[in-house]
Amino acid sequence: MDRTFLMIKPDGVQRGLIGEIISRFEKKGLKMTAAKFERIPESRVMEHYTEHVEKPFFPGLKSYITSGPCFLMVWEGKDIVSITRQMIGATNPAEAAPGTIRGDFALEIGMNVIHGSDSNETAEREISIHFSPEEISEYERIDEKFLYE
Ligand code: DAT
Ligand code: MG
Repeated sequence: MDRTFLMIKPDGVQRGLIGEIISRFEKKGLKMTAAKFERIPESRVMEHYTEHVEKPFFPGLKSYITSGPCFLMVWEGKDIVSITRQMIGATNPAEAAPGTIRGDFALEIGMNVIHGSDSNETAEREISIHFSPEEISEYERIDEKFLYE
């Protein structure tokens, strides 16, 4: 089964959106296999955003992500990376479609509520940065036989 790393950023936590966001993924039929509530240390933020460290917006991004606790998760499901990226919406909330998380709950690119991995390779890399294998719980959800053909 495919996996992804999803993270509700400090603005989403502060604005009380954790439950609403998790609820959307749960109702879709996706399965949460790990979660933790944590203020991410700077070293792991650098590793996570390694492709962006040289970009002009990185200092602002780093101080935003470390400004408060995040809610970090691993989720599982068929084609989950593409499904969750579509549910999250465009990077800039001003361009994110209504019905997407960023389209419904955010206004500006620097505070876009949630992170989601953008490929299966990125997902595995990001999961290994933030979770140890023992923190991930494999299990079957009782509704799976009505979700997968
Ligand atoms: P995404 O989070 O949609 O995968 P990304 O990987 O290109 O987008 O960028 C990571 C985060 O960095 C993004 O969620 C918000 C921030 N960011 C990206 N481009 C930015 C910009 N031009 N100005 C400010 N922040 C930006
Ligand atoms: Mg990205």
